[in-house]
Amino acid sequence: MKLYDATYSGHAHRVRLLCGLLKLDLELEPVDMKAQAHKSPEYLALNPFGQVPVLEDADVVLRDSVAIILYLAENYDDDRTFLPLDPIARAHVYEWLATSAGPLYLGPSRARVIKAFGRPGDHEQAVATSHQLLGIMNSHLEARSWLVGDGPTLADVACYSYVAVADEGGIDLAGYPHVRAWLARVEGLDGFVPMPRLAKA
Ligand SMILES: N[C@@H](CCC(=O)N[C@@H](CS)C(=O)NCC(=O)O)C(=O)O
Repeated sequence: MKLYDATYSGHAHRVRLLCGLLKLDLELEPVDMKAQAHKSPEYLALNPFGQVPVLEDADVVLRDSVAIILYLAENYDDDRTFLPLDPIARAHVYEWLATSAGPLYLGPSRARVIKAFGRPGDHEQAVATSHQLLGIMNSHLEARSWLVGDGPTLADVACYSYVAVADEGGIDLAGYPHVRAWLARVEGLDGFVPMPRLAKA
């Protein structure tokens, strides 16, 4: 299995993290985003949106981190730990997958890309979206160890990466103790793969 990857992409990290937890071999194919390799004709043939990550598994080519982790859980997680078979639990996992592509993307992910990568955008708005999300996650995790059920699922995998490096976007996690405890819980899982931190300027 090959992942078109970028070290500091939280979207790509989700896939690396799940592969670590599932003990799956993953060949990493670095995409040189500084050189705009993700906009080359060859890469656009894999993902017309010109975004990282893309997964190649034999003749299956998949774009979008959420689609990729769903595919991996459905095909390679024999115990169905990460995508529960129970339809209600699974629906709650989908809630957090949608959150990862909604407020998490518009909040911590966008705040970081604006602040640390100098991309255009409204940093203040992204910070406000982040604090709304983190408040909701903190309350949700007050009486729970994991976002859904009593063990890690794709919900935790999808939401971990950008929350773990939220400070790089100027977001302080100090006021969210239950979120910090949850991050530590994810970090303690067998097969955990760290989200690389940006070098301090
Ligand atoms: N919905 C996509 C978003 C992926 C995404 O935004 N990737 C960023 C890197 S973290 C990217 O490739 N940005 C380049 C661009 O959008 O031109 C996913 O979940 O994979």
